[in-house]
Amino acid sequence: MSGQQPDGRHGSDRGTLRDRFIERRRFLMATGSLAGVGVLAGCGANSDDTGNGNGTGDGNGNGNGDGTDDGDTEPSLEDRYPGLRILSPEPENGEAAARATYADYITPREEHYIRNHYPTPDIDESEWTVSLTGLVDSEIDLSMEEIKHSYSTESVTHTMQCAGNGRSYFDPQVGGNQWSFGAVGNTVWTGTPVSDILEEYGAETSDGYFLTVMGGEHPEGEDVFCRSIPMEKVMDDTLLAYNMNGSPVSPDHGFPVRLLVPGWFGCNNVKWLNRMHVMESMVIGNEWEEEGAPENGQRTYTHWQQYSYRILPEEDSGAEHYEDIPVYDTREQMEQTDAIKNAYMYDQLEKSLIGYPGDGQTVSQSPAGTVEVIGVAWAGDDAVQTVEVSTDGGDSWGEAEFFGPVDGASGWRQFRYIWENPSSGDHTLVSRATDERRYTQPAAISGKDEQLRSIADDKYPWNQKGYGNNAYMPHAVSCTIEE
Ligand SMILES: Nc1nc2c(c(=O)[nH]1)N[C@H]1C(S)=C(S)[C@@H](COP(=O)(O)O)O[C@H]1N2
Ligand SMILES: [Mo]
Repeated sequence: MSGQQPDGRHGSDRGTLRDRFIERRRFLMATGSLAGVGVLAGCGANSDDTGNGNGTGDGNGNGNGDGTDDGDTEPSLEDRYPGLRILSPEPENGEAAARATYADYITPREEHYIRNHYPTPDIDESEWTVSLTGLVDSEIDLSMEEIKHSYSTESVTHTMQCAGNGRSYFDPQVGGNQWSFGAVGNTVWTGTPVSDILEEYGAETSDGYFLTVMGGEHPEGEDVFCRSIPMEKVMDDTLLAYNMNGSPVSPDHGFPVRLLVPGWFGCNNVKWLNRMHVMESMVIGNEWEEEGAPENGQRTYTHWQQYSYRILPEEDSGAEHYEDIPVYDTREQMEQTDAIKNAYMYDQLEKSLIGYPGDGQTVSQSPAGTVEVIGVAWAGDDAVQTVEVSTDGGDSWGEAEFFGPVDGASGWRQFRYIWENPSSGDHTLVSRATDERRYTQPAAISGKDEQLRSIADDKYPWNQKGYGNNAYMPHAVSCTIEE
């Protein structure tokens, strides 16, 4: 593969479709046609496919039962998602290639990141079931028919972000997919409230219990993608989602059904969901590890909950088991790490991204001598309260204004900042969000040797897995104002 440049453009031979796509978006941004709320009027109704001629997307014949599996070679991941910079074709991993994704409210599927631990499975919806077991009056296997038609239906706008987004900015570097800014997107998800199902089958739904959910795609011997979600959150707004932006969820995003945990990091939103188990505690301990796992190469159900998606400073490199942690708020865990050991990546932290101007872009002033800086900001479960923008690399700040749809706290807000009389030449733009609890993005990532356990002194803690980076300076945009 030819080298991928930081902004996600491929060097040479690949991705002409994607290049054209990105060019087109840059053009629309430059002419202002994508920047305003106008394009999104009535976003719920969603015709957000970008009309670049590959609207059917799913392509691998398992989506809508049209049986067109006629031996044609399947379009590559790059062709199916022209707005992504592909990190690995299998398992499928890719992030938004251009900053322009962060000027719009709804992220079209072509630009929504994909994060898979194992290859996307080929699933026949008519044979798929989701089981409910554990602390329930009666156990059940639900068909997709039942999930879709026997309960109420709800939609939620959710900013899905991988816990590893921004990992590539860690210094020293940490292992794993080197996400830059683009492993985040904002989409409308439709499905069945999990609370409906739990209530119908007499589940224990008191605060303090957990719903452990599992993905059905694990290859032989691999750890099951399994997460334990605190019952309070499950009962509040968690869905079994089968539609994304008004179309069936695509295979790569979890077809036929995934868990949707509004506002929480991507890892909690288990795709290809086939099992729900009501428990007194999180998934932990020997009963959830098959025969001596992991030493014997047997799969475990605990790996992705207890070993992965935790904040581990350098001193914890040998850490394995943790006691149950009775506080689920990621921000609080990361503020109080003397009392509470290592945060689980649950509720997202406050964060913002500039979408226009794009990184490395040359822009000109309006006739009135201004440039409109546009971006998005979100804070997980919490509403964003303010966004500030700096056009001098963080030395001075001005408040941005919000525009566009407000659709619950778990979807991002768009902001604009009118930059008056910018001088010609190069500039460093930064944005920082503050949420309704008054938490503000920290400026920088700490050094590895600082052993920082908490967000402190305007620093985000360097951690072994590179999770949760919401520091604003690493996400700065360099742009040039035309003479
Ligand atoms: N079954 C299963 N669910 C999964 C994953 C996975 O590998 N397997 N990846 C998780 C992670 S780490 C993220 S960030 C989100 C990504 O969702 P997306 O690919 O739809 O953007 O899915 C989550 N759900
Ligand atoms: Mo993730």
